[in-house]
Amino acid sequence: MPRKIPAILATSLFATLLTAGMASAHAHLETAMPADGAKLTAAPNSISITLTENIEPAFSHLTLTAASGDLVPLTNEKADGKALSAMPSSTLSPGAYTVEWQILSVDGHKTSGSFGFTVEP
Ligand SMILES: [Cu+2]
Repeated sequence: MPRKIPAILATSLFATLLTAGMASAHAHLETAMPADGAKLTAAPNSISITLTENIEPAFSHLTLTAASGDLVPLTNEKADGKALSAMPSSTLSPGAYTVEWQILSVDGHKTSGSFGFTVEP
């Protein structure tokens, strides 16, 4: 029944694509506030990101580092669905900052990344 072969191949291809799609569904950065590369005229009250997948709050964190290399303490870290946010514990002085994010998505995969912004004098 040669006519059936294409259907079987199509089904197999579909299954392969579906599996590949699921495997790559871990959380990537969707949005960042402040935006990567932002030059701010006022210190931000909070740092927030959204991911492309829901995240596990207990294993998802932000860190903020000043240009000097000093860690800036963050408070009030909150994770909700695809969003993660935290507040600098004190007003950021002018300078360049790096935000690093490390998250565990609900599918069990860890992802991480970083972005930067500047608070202008
Ligand atoms: Cu994943």
